[in-house]
Amino acid sequence: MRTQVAIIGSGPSGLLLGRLLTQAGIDSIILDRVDAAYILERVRAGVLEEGTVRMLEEAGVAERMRREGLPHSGFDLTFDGRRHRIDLESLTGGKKVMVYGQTEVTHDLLDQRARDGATSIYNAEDVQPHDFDGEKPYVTYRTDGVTHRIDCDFIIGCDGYHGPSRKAVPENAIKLFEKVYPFGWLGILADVKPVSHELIYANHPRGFALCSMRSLTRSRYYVQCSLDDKVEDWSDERFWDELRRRLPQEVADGLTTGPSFEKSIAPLRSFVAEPMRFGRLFLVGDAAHIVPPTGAKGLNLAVSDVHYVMEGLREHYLEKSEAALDAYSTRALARVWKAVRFSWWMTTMMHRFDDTGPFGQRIQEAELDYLVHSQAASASLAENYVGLPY
Ligand code: RFL
Ligand code: PHB
Repeated sequence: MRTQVAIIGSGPSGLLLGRLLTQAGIDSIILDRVDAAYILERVRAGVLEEGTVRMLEEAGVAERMRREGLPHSGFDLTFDGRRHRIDLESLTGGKKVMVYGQTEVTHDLLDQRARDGATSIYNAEDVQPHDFDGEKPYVTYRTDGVTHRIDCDFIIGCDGYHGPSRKAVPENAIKLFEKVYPFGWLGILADVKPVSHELIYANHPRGFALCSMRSLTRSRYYVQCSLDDKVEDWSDERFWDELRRRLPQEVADGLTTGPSFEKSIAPLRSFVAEPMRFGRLFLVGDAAHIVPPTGAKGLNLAVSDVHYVMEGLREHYLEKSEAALDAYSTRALARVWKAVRFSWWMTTMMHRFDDTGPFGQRIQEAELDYLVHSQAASASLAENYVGLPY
């Protein structure tokens, strides 16, 4: 088999890149270890930056998002029993975010790929990139015990943190930066009315909590938990009790509870691989970097990477110029590190760290008090939250 661009990974970044390539008349094959139904079962991101919304619009897959997504012009921070609104729209000169689940984005992209009639290969085992340091890279994979080979011009690794693309790079050619946080997030989905019409990020001495949503009738809530906790340790009742305790009284009193239909624990880490290009192999999204979810940046960063790599591929095929491909890693990493910095800062300010004790708690409260009362500090938070330009 031969294609122009082999994409490893059928998550949001692989699918969006595939769609943009189709629009530009460049052919691609997408390979994934699992099938589309499994990909749609993963519950992940909920907040889209304006840049992400713009990219989905350019890709022609924004129709349902425009109809069903919830534009938010602010969010709340709570701490020390108080509640403050960050007015994103007024602080950024009119920008908003869109609350629309990653599951839905992925759904829309999968439907579009089917309409485009472009090739995706699911349940592909042992996917491996080869010879990407030369002119003729190729990918091998196995299905039903048979090994197949795809020859291509470029391999794009959109295969997430655990995928084979980054691992195929020789150790001496890549530099890894990592910070693991000493806690996780326990998240639930429940078909109950959200406690507030906007998101609430809560700092509390018992730990962080987040009130988010997927629609006006579906809530997504998180509480900071121990890394030793198991999902089975957390009955719905225990979850709701703990969430209530971490919210200011007036918010807790308005919480509607009900049975959860999804419950999972995610560890938190910051991770960056440099560079993001190795000859004809390019890393995109979670394959190259991970951020803790506190700043809602992971999916949005994957989309800005897609923008940069697409610019490179478009120029290569349509203008016969290598300049944008050569600039990919530097341009992407400049934006990545700012989002890594922001996500680390939000995480540090909002979570309970056992080793800093009551002193650390007071420092966080002082920082939050400064943040919500200083126009300059609020504007900086808002500017980063809605997403830095690209
Ligand atoms: P994905 O989505 O992980 O997709 C990678 C794809 O590669 C496939 N793959 C393989 N394919 C072939 N062979 C192999 N050996 C393979 N190994 C893996 C996988 O099956 C998969 O289909 O990466 P991508 O496309 O880079 O997208 C990144 C985003 O998924 C991620 O950054 C976000 O979900 C992070 N995130 C959030 N991001 C936001 O922008 N806003 C948020 O509000 C937000 N909230 C979150 C989040 C992530 C969370 N978790 C669970 C990690 C909340 C949570 C709880
Ligand atoms: C979500 O709705 O899943 C969500 C929202 C905001 C975050 C992280 C996750 O910062």
